[in-house]
Amino acid sequence: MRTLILITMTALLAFTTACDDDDANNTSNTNNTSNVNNTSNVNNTSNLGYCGDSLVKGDEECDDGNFQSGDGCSSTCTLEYQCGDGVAEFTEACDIEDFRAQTCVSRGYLQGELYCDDTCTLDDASCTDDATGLDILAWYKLDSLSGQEYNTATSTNLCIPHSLNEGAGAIIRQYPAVIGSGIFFDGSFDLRGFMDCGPGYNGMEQLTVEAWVEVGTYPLDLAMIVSSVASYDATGLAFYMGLNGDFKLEAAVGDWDNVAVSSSNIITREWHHVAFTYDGTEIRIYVDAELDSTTPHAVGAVPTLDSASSRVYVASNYLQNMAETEHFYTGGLDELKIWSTARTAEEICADAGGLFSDDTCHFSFF
Ligand SMILES: [Ca+2]
Ligand SMILES: [Ca+2]
Ligand SMILES: [Ca+2]
Repeated sequence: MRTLILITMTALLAFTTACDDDDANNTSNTNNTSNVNNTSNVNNTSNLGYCGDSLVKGDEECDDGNFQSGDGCSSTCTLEYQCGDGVAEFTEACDIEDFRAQTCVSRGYLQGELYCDDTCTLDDASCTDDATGLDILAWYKLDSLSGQEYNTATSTNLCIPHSLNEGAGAIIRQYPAVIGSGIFFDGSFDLRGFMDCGPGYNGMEQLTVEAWVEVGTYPLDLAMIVSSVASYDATGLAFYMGLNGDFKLEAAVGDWDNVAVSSSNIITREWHHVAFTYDGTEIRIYVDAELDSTTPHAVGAVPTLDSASSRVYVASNYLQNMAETEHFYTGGLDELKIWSTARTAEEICADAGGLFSDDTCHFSFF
């Protein structure tokens, strides 16, 4: 009897299909031999399909087309998660205050607060690039090669890509990074790329410099991530953050030779957040938004540079007409920020797009 009903239904379905006057779809019926496999459906007791056929029918809450549990939709087609329980799981972008470690910053904004609506969808309408209330001097998103970049101090302080040997090839290129795009700098011989980002930042009482880096290769001596310089004279350095030949992060304020060095290595070909703060008495280095090392460095305010010659360079400390040309950075850079205050570990975590809890910075990216 059950077989008879099925045959009748199959016939009805075939009739319905045959009556389809949508010519576009009719081509799919030329291979009706596929219907011989319908014998696998002999267990169907109704036209509601079966759990696992990818169609949500009858009292099924879901159907993800498989027979597994633990993937959000159980083997009996019941949902294994619930919007509103405070835990963001499976297809939920968020759930109440669980944002899966996403923040406005991780989504490419400067600041603001994320919200989660009652369908467990993120609402970033309150995120903003407005720097009001922040002591940020510069924010280089590095999302594009043209018209770099965003700068809260002056809208004219844009970065211009250069190579040491102009015309030597593609030396700076946009590529996927941690937050939106980043820029890959090829610092190898004959392909040395860098950006000139306008007049140098200098003279502030405190300082924070931070960036995401994906180190390509280490230099023999020193590779600059960012520098604010005027000359190689004793009075020619405001600050720099770079990498040395021992696989460490290096930071200097006002003194080319008296530098702070990280205790941990910065692993190549992985994204890591690197930062240093200076409060007038010591340099603190942070790796992945956690304190790495503290170095006494009581030189007072960041030196004031000659305004006519000072520059901010990204991926170099390129000083024209200087003999020194070995300080080019090779690798990816993203979200470079410069502040006029010494940020805390928690703030640096937030600046990097992370969420700080249990003394640890949690990232949605990894
Ligand atoms: Ca499943
Ligand atoms: Ca949930
Ligand atoms: Ca970016």
